[in-house]
Amino acid sequence: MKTALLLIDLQNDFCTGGALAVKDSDAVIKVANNVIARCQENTITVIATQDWHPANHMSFAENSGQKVGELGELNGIPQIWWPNHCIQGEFGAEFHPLLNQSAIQEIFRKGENPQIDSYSAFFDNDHKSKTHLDAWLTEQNIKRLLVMGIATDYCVKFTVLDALALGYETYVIIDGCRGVNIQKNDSQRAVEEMDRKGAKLIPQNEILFIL
Ligand code: VGL
Ligand code: ZN
Repeated sequence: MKTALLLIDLQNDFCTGGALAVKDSDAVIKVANNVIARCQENTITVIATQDWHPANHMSFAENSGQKVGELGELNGIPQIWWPNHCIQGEFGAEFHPLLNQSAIQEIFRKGENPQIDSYSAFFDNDHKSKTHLDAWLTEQNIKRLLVMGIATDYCVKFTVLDALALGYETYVIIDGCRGVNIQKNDSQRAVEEMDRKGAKLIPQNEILFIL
């Protein structure tokens, strides 16, 4: 079965020193580079997402006149207000400098519509508009995904749940994910939900068994 490694949002703003940094992001980049090397040895496709917001994105607390980290509503959809992050063309939106970017065969950007947030790599948060990821994977005959990256409790979780719903056999490389954890157990709960909905959780040192 054809497989792809899907790297979620390994961008400066989600890493140490960034606007929306998760803890221990350096470990995520290391895992990514390791897993990328294993994928290259086994001719597994490597693709990546980028959170890619215009400066006027309404998920930014500043643009909506709200407080960072609080829960509100944007155009009728629950919305956590974020600090400005991953602004198109800025340093914070670039991939982490230590990531082996040369391995990435295709990039999928999300969050470009200022009126709606987009955690999943497949759909906007209202599930109405779709990125070209699903069509691209279908075109490549890819039916299995290995997912890892940032943030466990947002983009990783919603990407994995959509992948499962779309029928992909979906693995989560568990030590390659880190979360925001507005509530301290958010990432743990996200992992439990992905598990419950059918994702297969594996540590990086076991991926060779499935490649
Ligand atoms: C993300 C919050 C806001 C993510 C993106 O990549 O998980 N989280 N935008
Ligand atoms: Zn974002």
